[in-house]
Amino acid sequence: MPEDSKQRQRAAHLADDPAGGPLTTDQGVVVDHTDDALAAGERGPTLMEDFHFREKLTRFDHERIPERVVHARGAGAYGYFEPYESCASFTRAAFLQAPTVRTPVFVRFSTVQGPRGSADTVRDVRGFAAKFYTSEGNFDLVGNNMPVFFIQDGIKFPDFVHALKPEPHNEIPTGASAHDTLWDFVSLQPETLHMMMWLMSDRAIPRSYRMMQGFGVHTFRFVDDRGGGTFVKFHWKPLLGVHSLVWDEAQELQGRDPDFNRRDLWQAIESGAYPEYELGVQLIDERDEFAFDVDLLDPTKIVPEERVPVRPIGRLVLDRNPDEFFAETEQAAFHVANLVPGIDVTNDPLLQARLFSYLDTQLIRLGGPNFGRLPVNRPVAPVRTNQRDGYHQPDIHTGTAYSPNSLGGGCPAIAGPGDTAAFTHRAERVEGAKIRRRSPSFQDHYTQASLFWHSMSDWERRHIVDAFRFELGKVGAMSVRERTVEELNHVDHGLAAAVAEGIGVVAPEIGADRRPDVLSPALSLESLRGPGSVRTRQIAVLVTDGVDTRQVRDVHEALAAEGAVAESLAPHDGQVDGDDGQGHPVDRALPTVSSVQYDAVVLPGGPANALEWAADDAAIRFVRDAYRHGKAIGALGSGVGALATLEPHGLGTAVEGGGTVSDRGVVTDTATGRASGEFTSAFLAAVAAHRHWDRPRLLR
Ligand code: HDE
Repeated sequence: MPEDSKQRQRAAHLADDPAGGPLTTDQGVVVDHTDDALAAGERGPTLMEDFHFREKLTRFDHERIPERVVHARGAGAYGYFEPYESCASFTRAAFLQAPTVRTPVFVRFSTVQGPRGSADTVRDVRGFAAKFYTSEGNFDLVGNNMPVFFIQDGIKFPDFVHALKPEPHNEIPTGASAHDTLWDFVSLQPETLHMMMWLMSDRAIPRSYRMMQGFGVHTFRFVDDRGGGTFVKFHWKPLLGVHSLVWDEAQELQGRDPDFNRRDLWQAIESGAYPEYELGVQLIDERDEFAFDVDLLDPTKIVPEERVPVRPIGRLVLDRNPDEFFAETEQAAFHVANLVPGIDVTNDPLLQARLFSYLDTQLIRLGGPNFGRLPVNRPVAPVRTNQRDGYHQPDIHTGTAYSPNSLGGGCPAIAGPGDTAAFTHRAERVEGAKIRRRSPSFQDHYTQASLFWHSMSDWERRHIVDAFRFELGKVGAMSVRERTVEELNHVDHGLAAAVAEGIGVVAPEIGADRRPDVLSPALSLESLRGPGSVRTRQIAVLVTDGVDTRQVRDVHEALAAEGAVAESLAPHDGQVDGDDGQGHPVDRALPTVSSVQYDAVVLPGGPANALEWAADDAAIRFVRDAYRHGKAIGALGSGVGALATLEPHGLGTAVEGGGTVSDRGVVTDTATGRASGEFTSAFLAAVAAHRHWDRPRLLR
């Protein structure tokens, strides 16, 4: 990985931890004993005089800083951004002028509700915050994996977050939205409904940070070198396609591997499978500001991609894990007001509030105004300010600290009028009375919620109904359940009735029919599967003594060739003896893992393998879970017989004497010996399809 300007700058900050030298105090004094405190005798009291002991404990006592009030749980990575072509026709931002410009980036992904130590796979919005270290200063695109937000005006944010967070009397629930106060707020604040549809969809449980979209949410403004403006909405699209977990799986993962998404990001980068996203923009001419049936300043609305296509303008590659979580990921300070010339804000009232909140939050969280000097936050562009002092000032400034000055040689000089390097706020004309009132153009809260609902595929709609039932089923107050169902009735009667039935609420009368004439297929996960690749997918291969070694090898090779990661799982660690007498290494012992940590499973054949598996409860559970969660299952030779112990599933019915059968993601081949090309390509296709939703239920 080539060193970029950010990495070179960062290298200068890597702590000079002594390699081989003796332990010292903070003052550099060598310490010869750190296991026993200085005491008055072997059984006597500890002495104040022990400065090493006091320093060690004091430093420990002060290790914690406040976690982020929202988005506390996260994972970060460095990388770079490259435009595909010059964007000069609509923005003068230097980092978007030519494909030859490579800009270093730091990205932090996060959940919103839970604390720093909460599980990754909760039902929640995911943050997607990117800091571009451009030659003109830092540009932060602080977005989410959903294109709309819960509220329209930032003044409601504390109310919304108080309702969403664990309830104040008992601090329950952690990392979950299924509780009374959130739904109370939602049922009384219909502007939340569109976002709640997204939150109840599978978008809220991404399979991986590498497989989710990102959105700037608000309408921003590009400004070109003549001062001309264009409205812009930012979109990130993952190259691996957009994929989600299923709710049952997400819940089990919260216990099996609470770090599931964080680990996945880390491992992908460590293995060289660098996550990649395309940055796209929806561009809207300023003259078309009122050409839409939604207000572009309303953050609870989208502009459908079918109406304004997303134009790809560049790619982001994440190719480096941080060296220290606290120093980098935890201390990363994003701010929507970190703008560069060529990118400006609009009057979206939510965005306007954010312009205040992010700096304010960093001041308390990072303990003073010098957080911008922390390595992860430092721009690579030169910084020359008259700001001085404050807690933890790391720099030694010389010269004057005011403008204008003559004694400091007039430095730093002020950019003159027309200096193209300077940020100039777009001279938008504004006028109006000082009022507290929501614009009438913000009032329709149901049409787009309905558009979302009707644009989903059948299985997505099923999952949404299940999610509403789950969440509202955990709400104690019947009045809140009822009011929410009433609200859903404005979105779609079928949805409201299906939810009502599951939560013991009387279905409401048929409401307004809002089914839109034009749907937005781009909203459905069906349209976002990506290139159909198996790259980086985790495949379990179940092996025991007597397994057909050639089949195992064939499967491993076929998967590796396509960039998937196959792991052999056995009842114990170490190795198993293959049918050819050769030892086959075991990657993980089955008791330490579960099906929810894998994307697919293969049951190879072999004299003993199938029989052993058929008798092994953990293996049966593994395959059954993979089946229930819609994952690809492959079985070879006598492995097909082991699969049959899950009958009656009626899928992948074996053909005597060989031949590959592929049915709704269950791929079988009873032939013994090598895995055929037909089998491996059918299995790869089944994995690439991600999930198979139309299987009959298992009866046991
Ligand atoms: Fe944030 N948000 N937010 N937010 N937000 C924070 O800043 C806030 C909003 C988002 O990885 C905080 O440094 C207000 C929308 C992300 O470090 C805080 C409002 C979107 C992150 C804050 C919003 C976001 C934050 C908490 C309504 C998507 C994590 C810690 C006016 C476009 C960044 C911090 C990271 C973090 C305030 C609404 C995304 C308190 C007041 C809309 C991804 O400043």
